[in-house]
Amino acid sequence: MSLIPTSAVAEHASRDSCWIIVHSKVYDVTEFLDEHPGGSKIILKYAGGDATEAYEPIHPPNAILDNLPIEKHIGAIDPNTVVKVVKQVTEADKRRQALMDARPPLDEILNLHDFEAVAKVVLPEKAWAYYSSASDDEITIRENRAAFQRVWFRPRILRDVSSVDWSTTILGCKSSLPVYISATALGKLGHPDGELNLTRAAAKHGVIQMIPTLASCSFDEIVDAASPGQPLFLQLYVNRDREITKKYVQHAEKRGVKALFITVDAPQLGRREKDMRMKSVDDSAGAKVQENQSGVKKDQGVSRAISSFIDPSLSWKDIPWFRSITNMHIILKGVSTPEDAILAYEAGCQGIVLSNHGGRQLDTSRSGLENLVDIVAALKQRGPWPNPNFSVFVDGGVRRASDVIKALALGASAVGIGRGFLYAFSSYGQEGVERAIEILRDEFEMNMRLIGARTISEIVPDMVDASALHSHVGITPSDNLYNGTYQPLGTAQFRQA
Ligand code: 173
Repeated sequence: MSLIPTSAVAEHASRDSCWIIVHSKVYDVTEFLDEHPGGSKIILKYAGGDATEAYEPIHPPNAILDNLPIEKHIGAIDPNTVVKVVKQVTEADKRRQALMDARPPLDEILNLHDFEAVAKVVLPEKAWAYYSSASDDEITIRENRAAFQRVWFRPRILRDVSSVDWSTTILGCKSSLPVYISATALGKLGHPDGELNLTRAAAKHGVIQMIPTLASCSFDEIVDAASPGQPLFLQLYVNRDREITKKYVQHAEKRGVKALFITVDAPQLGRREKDMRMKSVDDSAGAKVQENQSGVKKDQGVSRAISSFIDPSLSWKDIPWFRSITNMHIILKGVSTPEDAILAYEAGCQGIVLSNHGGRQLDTSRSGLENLVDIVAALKQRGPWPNPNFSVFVDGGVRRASDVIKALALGASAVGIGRGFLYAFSSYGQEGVERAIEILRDEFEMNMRLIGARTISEIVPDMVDASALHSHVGITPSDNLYNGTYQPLGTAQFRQA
């Protein structure tokens, strides 16, 4: 195959003929411009040039192969024509590097809030906006934290807690903690190794990772990075094209994934205004080629831009189809009511995650922890409890082992942590994730001793007072660490006068 000089690529720098370079390969994306889920504008910004840097964090490596017909793959760039541009170090880059150098040493990170505080400072603004944002007024994301503070402990004493064990089994897989790493998209926005930071740390510490459909690393890269026999779960966004979903699910099963967590709370992505505002600030900096009027709306933010493949027609009727294509455990992620919990149980699912998607979907929906109480009561009426064939998980706002213990006491099998681990690797890479796991371990040891539970099965409902959980008014001490890292929403910004 002949090599293409950069000058030839540069001749195709318009909407009428648009070539771009990604990872040293040249692509003709002219006809793809209007199909690009992120809109044509961002591609046109790199028309006739190299788009790798912008492409890398938000696309899995095989995205082009999967979406661009092979005849549009023009060839490889001639390396002799590539002018090695020493990447311009901007003032912002210098400032970020200085901040990275000044991070608190890892052994001074004492809790999961600390990672969030560091991430908030060192992450590129766009990444912080995308990760931290939640929908509408961000009431639910804060309620997720607050709900844990409405549950109080009733500790038991004098139980010989010289040895305590917080390991457990999650969906038949051994886990060193009653916690799994929940799926969060676009890991490379936070760290160049993206989700692999989680995979490697999980391998070392016997923790289970849920792989996101929209990871920055490809599914196979993540599975390849796992150690032999390391249990992995998969979070699934269901594609409008069911053949794509079927292939993906069956490939995952073949590669040893143990459970499929189908996201059911996102037929449309929530409006995350921090993310949306960041996008429009970005746009005002000006694209190289002006967008015509037919482009995708400019204010949609990163996640909405890449989520158009998700099928809003997904329904209960699809569950038997999932059962027919896989033998993996099927878990519905994003259940909020006893009505739907019972439907999931009757549909033959192996479990549910009581989740509001980290407050990123329907704002002012209740916390998973609060829903847990009603849902467990309903499930007890329907079948055996605890039910070895039906697990109930909770996520949202978990920062401490004490939060996890409260959920377990109220009937959860295990708890998911998404942002906590995401901020850990965004600020300190794999070591950060390892430190986060160690911190949780220390907190489990202390809290289990203090509550009087030697094993996970000894954490029982009588150990908590949840009588205030449904009460949304009340006076409790404020959560200073969380409130300190929480960034209040802002309103529309004036342009520079
Ligand atoms: O919460 C999210 O941001 C999310 O789930 C998502 C969905 C689609 C694309 C990117 C992220």
